[in-house]
This record gives sequence, C-alpha cells and structure tokens, in this order.
Amino acid sequence: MTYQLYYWTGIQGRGEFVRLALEEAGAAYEDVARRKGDRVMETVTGKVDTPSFAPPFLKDGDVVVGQTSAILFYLGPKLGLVPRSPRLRLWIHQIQLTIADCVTEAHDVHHPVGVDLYYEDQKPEAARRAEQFRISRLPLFLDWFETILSRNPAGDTWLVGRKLSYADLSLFQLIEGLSYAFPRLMERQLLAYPKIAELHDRVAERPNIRRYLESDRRLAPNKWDIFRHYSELDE
Ligand SMILES: N[C@@H](CCC(=O)N[C@@H](CS)C(=O)NCC(=O)O)C(=O)O
Repeated sequence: MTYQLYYWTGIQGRGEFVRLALEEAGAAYEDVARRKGDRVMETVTGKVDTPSFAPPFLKDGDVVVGQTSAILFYLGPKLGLVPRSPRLRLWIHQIQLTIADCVTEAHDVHHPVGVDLYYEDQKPEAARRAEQFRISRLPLFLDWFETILSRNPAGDTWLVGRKLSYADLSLFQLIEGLSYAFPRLMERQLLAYPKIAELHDRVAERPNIRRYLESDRRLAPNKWDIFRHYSELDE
C-alpha cells in the first residue's frame, strides 16, 4: 500500500516530520500535492467526513489522519518506529507533542501578531518575541530534551528505549530548522546540549536519512517556511 501524504508544495514545513518517518522506514509514499498541485488537498477534505483542519494529512486507504503528531502516532507502529510497550508509545507521543509546541513557538517568533500578516507588518513585536524565545523559551525546551535523553534507562543514544523512534527523527528536524533560523544562537546552544547535538548527527548518518537529505525530495529551507532566518532575530 502506498501512503499518500498531503502537504503544501515548496516548503519542508510540518510535512517534513512525516516524510522523515516514511523515508527512514523505506515506505512507499506519494507526496501528492507535489505532483498534482496544492488544490488537490481540497478535493480530499471536501469529500471525507473526517476532514483535517490543515495540512499535513495522510491518506492510507480509507483512513485520513491530520495533525502531525497524530499522523506519527498512527504511522509509528506500522513503520516499526516505536517499541511494543504502550507506555513507551505514549511517552513518544508526549515527546512529539512537545516538539510540535516548540515548532509553533519558533514559527510565532516571526509571526507573533497574526499568521495572515506579513513579517514586515509585525517586526517590532517579532523582535520582542525573539528575545523571549532566545533567552527563556528555547533553553527550556532544549534543557528538557537533554534531560530526557540522559534519563533514558536504556542509555542516551536515542530518546526512548534502545532503538530509534520517530521522536528522534522529529528532534533532528527541529534542530535542523532552528539551526537554519537562528544559526548564531544554535551554535552556542548546541555546545551546552551535547547529547542533542550528537543525536542530531546520529540521525543524519542513518543510511536512508542520508540518502533522503541528498535527494531532490528534500527541499532547501526558505523564507516561506515555518523556520525562517531573519538575521535581526538571531543573536
Ligand atoms: N497542529 C497542526 C498544525 C497544522 C498547521 O498549522 N498547518 C499549516 C502548515 S504547516 C497550515 O497549513 N495552516 C493553515 C491554517 O492553519 O489555516 C499540526 O501539527 O499538524
């Protein structure tokens, strides 16, 4: 069965968290909008009785699931990216939701007033929000990821248990995005959080992930994406 991923063309966005799981598992999938255009998403949400509020969403036969964390919760067991234990699956889901929170906060740095406004229309607020993010919020998130890595009873190679899970892939993507958006800040932060930095590099070296990152399926980050680089917001 070929999974069908629906996400905006032209950006990595939140779809990237799903792509990384599918790529790591070597699963057959189609990035539908990249082939048919963004309007194709309306043709799905207009027809099903469980329409997703926003992309990404995944179609697997008659299952349509939206919300990045819910998609990964659904795919995890199917792709072999979670352990058997229900307790650990719930823990991985909790980590994923926290990564999603951090993604939203990173996005809100450049759009603190409204998503429908241009960055140029909210620059003073963005500067204030960026300061908060740099000084207080980001260190809290990174601290938590470093802590849970060091508390994993199976060792600090992966976030949960002895094997890679989709949460590791998502933490990798979070660090990629943050490093693009805030290169100066992240260079300093990653020195303070070596376990996160090592996990990031370990994921990048996974054969399927490395192949994917070198492929044209992996889009370059850009200024329309969730993680955006504005030099004035990075210190
Ligand atoms: N919580 C959702 C957020 C989904 C979301 O915000 N999607 C963005 C693109 S990354 C979108 O298209 N939003 C349109 C909207 O919110 O109206 C998730 O994690 O998937």
